[in-house]
Amino acid sequence: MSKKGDFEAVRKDIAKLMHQPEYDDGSAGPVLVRLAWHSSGTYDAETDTGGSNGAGMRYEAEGGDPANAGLQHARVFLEPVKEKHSWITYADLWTLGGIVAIKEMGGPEIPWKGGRTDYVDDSKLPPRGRLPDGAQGSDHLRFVFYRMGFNDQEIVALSGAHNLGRCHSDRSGFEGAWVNNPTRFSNQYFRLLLSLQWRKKKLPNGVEQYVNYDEDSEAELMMLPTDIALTQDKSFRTWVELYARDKERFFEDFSKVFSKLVELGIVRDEDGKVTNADNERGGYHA
Ligand code: CCH
Repeated sequence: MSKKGDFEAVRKDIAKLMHQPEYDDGSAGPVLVRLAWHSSGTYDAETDTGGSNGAGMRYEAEGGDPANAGLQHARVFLEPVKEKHSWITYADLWTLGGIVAIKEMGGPEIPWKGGRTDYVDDSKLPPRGRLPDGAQGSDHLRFVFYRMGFNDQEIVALSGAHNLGRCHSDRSGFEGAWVNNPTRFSNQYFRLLLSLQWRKKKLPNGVEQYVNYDEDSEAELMMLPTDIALTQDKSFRTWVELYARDKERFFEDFSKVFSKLVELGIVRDEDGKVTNADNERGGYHA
């Protein structure tokens, strides 16, 4: 048990669980990043509902959303950290998990502050269906991400997280990794989007994705229809091209936008203290 508010101690313990030789590509990192994103990405700016406050994925309504299939692995990885540092809220732990994982996998430092609450405010619960569907195109991406308050540049920067991890046919129906080294954060995803020829492939389960054989490794790489849409839409493509040639710029922009993602729906005063987390009823203020 660490001192209440000692996020450094929590960060260290999250970093220690990254190496998971029996799991996927040997790392807990990618699925932790996806947990941070899905816990935040339900936000709707207009109604101020959804977002990471409340850690709603602990309950069936949100946790059982088919879009969140597989994220129980990430929550299980983090459970020993919660047991050891019981003062931390799940809402903070799940967002911090993604931030630490990105850094551990060679990605940028991302500003993060604690103070989210685990108190579930029924009036803020997001309905299912707010997370993006990989089978769709650019209109859908704009509909989903504009709702959270992101612009085209931010949508493309965020999509760069697909440098990490893989699709699992038993979770999303899609199958495979986007890049050859899916546990190393880089701008490879953008480079491959532009440099390889992607062809449509129908999987045995009927799901359509794009594939290409990478000749160096002879591995089949994949892209979702939404990934390919980023190269077909003029406004998105400008940013794909920039991030493919400028890794520093991608890291800088990714850091800013991921930080914004995990802050959706969190209100702070000038000292950084969260003002819309109900401390009395299960929350903890940093
Ligand atoms: Fe994603 N993502 N994502 N994604 N995603 C999947 C996996 C990961 C979409 C669909 C999918 C973001 C945006 C989108 C990660 C991070 C981010 C999968 C496979 C699908 C499908 C799930 C499975 O089968 O396990 C769509 C559509 C969008 C639209 O933009 C954003 C934004 C982020 C983070 C910033 C990561 C990481 C993974 C890998 C997870 C793993 O388990 O390896």
